[in-house]
Amino acid sequence: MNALGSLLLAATDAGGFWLPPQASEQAADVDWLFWFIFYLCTFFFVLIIAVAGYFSWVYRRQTPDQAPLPSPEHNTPLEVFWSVVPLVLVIYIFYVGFTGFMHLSTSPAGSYTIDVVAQKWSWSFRYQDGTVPLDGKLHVPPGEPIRLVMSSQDVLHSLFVPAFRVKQDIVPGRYTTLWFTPKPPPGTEPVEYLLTCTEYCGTGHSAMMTQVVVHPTRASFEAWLGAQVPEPTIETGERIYRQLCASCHNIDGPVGQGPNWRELAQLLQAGGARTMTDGSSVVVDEEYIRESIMEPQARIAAGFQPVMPTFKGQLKEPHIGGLIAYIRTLAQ
Ligand code: HEC
Ligand SMILES: [Cu+2]
Repeated sequence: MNALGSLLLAATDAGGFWLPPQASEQAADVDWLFWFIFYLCTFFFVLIIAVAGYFSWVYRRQTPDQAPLPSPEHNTPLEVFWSVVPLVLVIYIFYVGFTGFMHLSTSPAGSYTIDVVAQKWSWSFRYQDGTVPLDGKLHVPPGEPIRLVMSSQDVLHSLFVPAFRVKQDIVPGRYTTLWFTPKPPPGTEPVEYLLTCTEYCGTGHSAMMTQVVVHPTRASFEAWLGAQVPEPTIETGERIYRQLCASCHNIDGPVGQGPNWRELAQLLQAGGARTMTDGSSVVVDEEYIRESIMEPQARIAAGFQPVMPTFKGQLKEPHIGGLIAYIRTLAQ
């Protein structure tokens, strides 16, 4: 496509000056309607300005005492023409928009489903085997419909992937879904596209973004998924903390829904004991932490509500090892 073409249409796989690349099967249809409306408006804008300019020149007052010309009579054929033409155009736009909307609202049967949880101010993704990617990115296989089942931990958010041309609100207290078919990347490397929150959700809103990683093949996606059991490192623990635990556990400062982790770390280091709601006391060691994560309802620390969800199935042994390693660093 020549330079003018790409400037005007800008609707290519590679993206252009005006729009990001069309990285999903659905993108081209969305763009088509966008450009149709855009050029239609441009056409009528130029037409109206040109005619208005022409008339104001041709019918300008030529001498200071010239009287206004009589207004023309009403013209039925002309009025029918300028009512019916826009009506047909608007019906056509509605038809294309509505069928496109219905198509994007209903995911095909057998779509690959991924759960998405939005919270102030991060995204977390959970795969059907319970894997939560620790890089915080949404990894997807190419060429097949992907269905996101989305929920919010707190306020209204909205998931937007500009390169896929899909966007959907995430409303507290209900599930919403979104689907798309990522195009296979041109090369053999995974390609990343921006995924961002597009509903103002508080002071951290502008930082609530991550990437969609489209793998070149289904096999490379499967290999990535299989390798998600990480090393039990401090960084692993810290990342899990930020993604899954920080909403309830602060490190310092005001006590959230759960105990502060500085205090927990100091108890762990000193071999101190924690009093439970039933009055018993438990030595805080690695096994207590492990149990608190896998079976939080087994023993409830005094002064707290039994609100912590179990992470059984979601966190594997290396995750817990990483969390404990991270908690140990907080003892100072
Ligand atoms: C919905 C809020 C919530 C989330 C999210 C949460 N916790 Fe908790 N957690 C609690 C509450 C409340 C308690 C205290 C009651 C209890 O013992 O179950 C607690 C207790 C604990 C304890 C025992 C602490 C102590 O000082 O006795 C550990 C360890 C723990 N959580 C680890 C985690 C980890 C690890 C995560 C993230 C993977 C996590 N929690 C996520 C609410 C939460
Ligand atoms: Cu948000």
